[in-house]
Amino acid sequence: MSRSMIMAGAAVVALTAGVMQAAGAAEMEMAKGGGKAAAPSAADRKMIASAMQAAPKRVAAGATVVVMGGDGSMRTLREGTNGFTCMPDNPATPGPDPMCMDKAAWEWAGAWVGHKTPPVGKVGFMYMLAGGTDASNTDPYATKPEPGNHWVKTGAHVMVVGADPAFYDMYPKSADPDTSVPYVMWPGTPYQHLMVPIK
Ligand SMILES: [Cu+2]
Repeated sequence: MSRSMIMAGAAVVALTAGVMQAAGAAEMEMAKGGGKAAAPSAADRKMIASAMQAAPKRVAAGATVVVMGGDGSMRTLREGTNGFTCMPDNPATPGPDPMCMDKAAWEWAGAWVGHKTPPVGKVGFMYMLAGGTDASNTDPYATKPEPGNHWVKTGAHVMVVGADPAFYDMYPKSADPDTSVPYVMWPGTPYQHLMVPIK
């Protein structure tokens, strides 16, 4: 997981609205401009490229790419077709942390940020092939590294979220984990998930 997901809850709520706005904007574009949607700006292309770093090429190529505004609002940079949603690196965090997740992981992330119980029986999967940094391995809502807060940095990894507790019981649940082997992040909370380094 990554600190950049902190704002994703609002984003999930805003997703539908964002998509609708995007559709509306496209229609307006068509109405006034004779049918051609505006090409993404250079800044948007950069964010799309960043988001695509998170997953293998063909997964990233088919994914929807969204970006969060500072106020938690969400903007769709590109519509996808394969059920994955990717987000670019959050420039406010120290390291690169783009991510790509399936639909179940997207719902899980929304529950986390919304302080809600994640949906039962929906195991989700995320890619973070560019790595990530987290303010705490024990507090799902920590926003910055603090003394005793168990800040962790993890290289290229994938994540399994929403699995049965028995699944996580197979792995280390240390507050200060060795991030070069699989470990549980936020153990014992409703948002515990498996971090799996791949290098
Ligand atoms: Cu992660």
